[in-house]
Amino acid sequence: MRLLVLGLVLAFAAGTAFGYGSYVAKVPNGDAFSCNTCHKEKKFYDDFKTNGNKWDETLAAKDSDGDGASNGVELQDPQGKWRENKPNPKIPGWDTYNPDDRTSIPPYVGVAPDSWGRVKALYR
Ligand SMILES: [Ca+2]
Repeated sequence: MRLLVLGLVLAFAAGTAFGYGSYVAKVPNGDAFSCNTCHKEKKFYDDFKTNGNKWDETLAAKDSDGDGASNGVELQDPQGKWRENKPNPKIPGWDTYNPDDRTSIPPYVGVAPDSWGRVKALYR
């Protein structure tokens, strides 16, 4: 009986680790919200799956959770240029928001990263 319980625990742990590692690492800053990056509302999960389980320009341009910010803006890769096994993108002054949570909304919705200079210039 002990062996059976130990086997089940190990199988569960291995399955959890595999699921976590294989998908969280496939999106930029996926570790910020871990499993909830896809499984909070499952909208980003659906779009990710439809997109062939890959991060690219198409998935970055979508707004899976419908909060007004594209997935790319929320995950700090607006153009969808990041690729697996590369360092997470970090836009200075920006934070990572959850593309699968409509209550996780960046304050800079609609502002392209390259437009900050133009916005700042208005206040000089
Ligand atoms: Ca969001």
